[in-house]
Formats: sequence, structure tokens, C-alpha cells
Amino acid sequence: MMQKENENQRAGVVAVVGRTNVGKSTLLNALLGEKVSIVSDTVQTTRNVIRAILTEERGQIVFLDTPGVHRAEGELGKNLNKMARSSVSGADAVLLVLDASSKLWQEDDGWMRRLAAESTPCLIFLNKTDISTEYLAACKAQWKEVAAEKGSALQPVWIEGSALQDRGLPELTSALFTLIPEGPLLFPEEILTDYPRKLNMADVIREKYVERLHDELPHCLAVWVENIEETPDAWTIQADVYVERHSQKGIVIGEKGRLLKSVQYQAEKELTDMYGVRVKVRLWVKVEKNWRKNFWILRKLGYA
Ligand SMILES: Nc1nc2c(ncn2[C@@H]2O[C@H](COP(=O)(O)OP(=O)(O)OP(=O)(O)O)[C@@H](O)[C@H]2O)c(=O)[nH]1
Ligand SMILES: [Mg+2]
Repeated sequence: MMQKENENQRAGVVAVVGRTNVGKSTLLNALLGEKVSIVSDTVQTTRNVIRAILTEERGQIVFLDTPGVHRAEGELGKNLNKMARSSVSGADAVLLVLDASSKLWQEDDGWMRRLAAESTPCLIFLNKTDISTEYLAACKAQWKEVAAEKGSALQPVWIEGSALQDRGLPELTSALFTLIPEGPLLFPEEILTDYPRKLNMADVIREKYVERLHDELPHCLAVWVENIEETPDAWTIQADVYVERHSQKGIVIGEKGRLLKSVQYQAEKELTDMYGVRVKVRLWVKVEKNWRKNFWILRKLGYA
């Protein structure tokens, strides 16, 4: 009996793409029922390709959560776009996420064109229907236009729902399983992500900052976990917070160190929950002029 089940198993890689802020990371966290990728209402929150692995009796889907494509500004922006675009080649299927509650952006159209030019099976998830479905028809009409223009025979599967309110997700998973090939599991079944622990910790800390900072600052900020000291009853994480200018250092530390302390506290809380061990976070704020243009720093942070 067991043998038979394995024979019908499917396994494949699904690249999750779409412009920034449509809810790709939220969707993945909801599909896995665990937080594997940080989320915020600031553009370009995700900066690395994060693999999130869903294993069921039906098989395994290895999702690649990609940085949302946005008007590329500087080296960091360009690298993020390249990362997102290259994740599509090599994937067994592509999941394009659109925001049904908002007008289409140029980047949404850009993704449609890119997918219509290829033959990779594709599913389009119309997200945020809890807010409104005002632009649902416009999304479908736009695809028709693009497909006609490109002479594409690709027939995407369309699914509507809400990542935030868990709507349309079982349908989404089932549809994805039909798009990927039959085959053995790609990762051991107990693995949820192969995203390195240090990068995940740095992302959680960065998320706490992004939630508390405004304007351009979230984009000027990077976090690097320098060291993790593990003792039987606690982990102490030493992390550097990079900013680009001296004036930003003060903001990131806050009056009497208040902002820094609050970020430390919130990150400790979340990481303690996540890893099931008491986590202490120690942050050092460093000024690194133009780190977003510095190849070596981008590489160290995994953004290049
Ligand atoms: N109302 C509503 N909000 C959502 C839904 N999905 C995501 N959001 C919100 O949209 C914002 C962006 O979500 P993310 O998951 O970070 O978006 P993303 O596509 O991963 O963005 P990047 O990483 O920048 O590419 C967050 O504030 C989410 O809470 C949804 O279904 N409904
Ligand atoms: Mg994201």
C-alpha cells in the first residue's frame, strides 16, 4: 500500500513571483502554517530567495519566495530583480501573485509578459480579495491581451483568495500539485526551509526595524548576524545593524536607546518562540557608507 502511494507522489519547485507588496511571503507563511519569510507593508521586504518546503502525502512542493520586482534603484534593487527573474528558469511551475484589490502596476504587466514568453506551467493567484475584488476582471483581461500579443498558448490556472484570511489556499495547493511532475521527494520530509539560520535571524530583526521605521530608512538598513553563542539554556545572538549615514545611526538607536531596546525585545520574543530556546539579542549599529553599492557587503548579506 505504502509502495503505491510513493509511486503517485509528485515533487517539484514552484517559483513564487510578483511585484512587491502583493503578499507573496504572507501567502507562503499561510500555506506552510509557519513563518518562514518576513512580511511588511514596505516595498521589497524580501531580499533573498527563500526556499519553503511543503511536504504532504501527495508529495512535496519546494517554494521559492522571491523579492518582489520593483523599479530597480541601485545595486541592491538590481540584484533583487535579477534574483527574482532567474528563479523562474529551472522551476517546474510558476505561481504569479497579483493583488485583486489594486490597480495593475507596470511590474504586474512585466511578469505576465515574462511568463507568456515561456512555457512553464503557471498559476495566477488573485490575492487580497478580502479587501476587494475590484480589479479581478482587469487582471484577467490584461493576461488575455498579453497572451494574444505574445502568441502564447499558456493557459494559467486562476485562483482567487486571501493569504491573510486563509481563503482559496487548499485549492491553490491542490492545483499546484497537478502542475508539478511525478517523482520522489526533493528534501527530507521534516525540513521546512533550508534558509540558513543566521539569515533568518537577521531577517526577523530587520522586520522589527522595518515595522518601526518610515520613509527611506528601511531600505538603508541591513542586519548581519555576526555570532550565535549557544549555551544549554540560552542562545545569545550578536548582530550588526548597518545604516548608510551617521544621521541614521541616531534614529535607529532612538532616544535613550529606546528604539534599539524595543527591537531587541520584540526580536527576542519571536526568535524564542521560533526556535524553542531562550534567545537574547545584542545589536550593534554601524555606519557603512553606501553599503547598497558595495559588492562585498551585498555578497556577505546574500543579496548578490
Ligand atoms: N488584506 C490583506 N492583506 C494582505 C494579504 N496578503 C498580504 N497582505 C499584506 O500585504 C503586505 C505585503 O505582504 P508581503 O507578504 O510582505 O508581500 P510580498 O509580496 O512578499 O512583498 P516583497 O517581499 O516586498 O516582494 C503586508 O502588510 C501583508 O500583511 C491579504 O490576503 N489580504
Ligand atoms: Mg516578501
